[in-house]
Amino acid sequence: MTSIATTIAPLSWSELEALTDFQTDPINGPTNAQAHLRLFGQTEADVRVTLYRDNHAWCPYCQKIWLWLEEKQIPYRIEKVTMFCYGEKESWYKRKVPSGMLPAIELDDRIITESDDILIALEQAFGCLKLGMKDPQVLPLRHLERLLFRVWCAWLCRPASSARQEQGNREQFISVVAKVEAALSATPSPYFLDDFSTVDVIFTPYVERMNASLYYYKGYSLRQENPRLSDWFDAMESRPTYRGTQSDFHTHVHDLPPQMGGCWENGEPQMQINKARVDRGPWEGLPDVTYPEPETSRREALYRVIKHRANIIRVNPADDFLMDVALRCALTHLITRQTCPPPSGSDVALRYLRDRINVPRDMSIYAAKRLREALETTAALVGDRQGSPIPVKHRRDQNPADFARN
Ligand SMILES: N[C@@H](CCC(=O)N[C@@H](CS)C(=O)NCC(=O)O)C(=O)O
Repeated sequence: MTSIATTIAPLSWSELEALTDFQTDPINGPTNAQAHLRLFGQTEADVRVTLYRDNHAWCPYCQKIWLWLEEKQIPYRIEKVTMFCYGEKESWYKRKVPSGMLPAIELDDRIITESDDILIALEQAFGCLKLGMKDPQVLPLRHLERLLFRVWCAWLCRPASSARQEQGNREQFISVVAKVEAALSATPSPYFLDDFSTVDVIFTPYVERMNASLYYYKGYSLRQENPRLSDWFDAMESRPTYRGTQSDFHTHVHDLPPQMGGCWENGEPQMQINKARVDRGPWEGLPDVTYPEPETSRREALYRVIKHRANIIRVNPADDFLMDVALRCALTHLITRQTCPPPSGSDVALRYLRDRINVPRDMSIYAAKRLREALETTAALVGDRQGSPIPVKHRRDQNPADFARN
């Protein structure tokens, strides 16, 4: 028996719009990367803090402050600033913080920089997140986090001169991970202390980036190979605050090289498999997230793309008309799950976008997985050409200035 594949013509923008009712409240709803103001049910008159953070919601030190404010439910404003490798730093920010470094906060008209100093100032103003930064239980764990950071950099960000050195760097990293496993085992809770605390906030940004980068560049799964860390990730993912700041493997592995001065692949078979999976899918089931997928993920992706469609089409290297049709095909497939063949020659354009979805800046982790999958499946109907390579020395292909215009 022959089966006839059913295909569908691309829906119009207004037809697509009618298929998503995704709406959230950025100000009082769950943690999200799009908000410029967070009130947690309080009023604007209660706001004492402005957080200056990067446009991409990528900076790890900013994530630390962001999570802390969200966990403590402190009302705050958010001002987004361009990081050097994405574009030009805003002059208003350089007048406030001449180094241009992020994060910074303004607390009752006082500018504070350096994420640890920021947390200490916030603790003085609003109280600790369980324990304070200088508590004798917290200090050794802060040192352990910095040690883990250093051995991660030594393995990932410097080219090994021999297989022996590569192995040595790996063993050094794993020996510090064993200390982290021991620290997590010291209490019955999945967190570092008896309950969630500032220590978990401090570990989160880089452990998330280690999980992504070592999977992709070294074929090593931090989350899957270490039971206590695995439990810790699961516990973190039970928190809406963490879910709102959480990124995916694809975003991290391509944002890290310009920030870290390079990330070095070890070329091993497992690494090659992992790399292909992160870059080309399937994205479902990667160990970057394990909580159950919300039933809104496809509608969220559709809503976010529709909202920014004019800029998405304009920055795409392909002809605007071609990309408009191809994008509607991918979105039609995303939401109806039916096959929607795009115009010939649009494979490159669709994969260009597939490679530039940024989590959590653009959408949540599951919405991004669904969108990457829809773009890839639709592109594969007309060809196997990849989009232009993602730069490794800068990310000006993601310059926020291109998205500020309408
Ligand atoms: N020690 C600082 C480090 C902050 C830092 O390195 N920030 C980076 C971003 S992750 C930065 O602002 N770089 C300037 C830029 O990229 O524009 C802290 O803890 O706050």
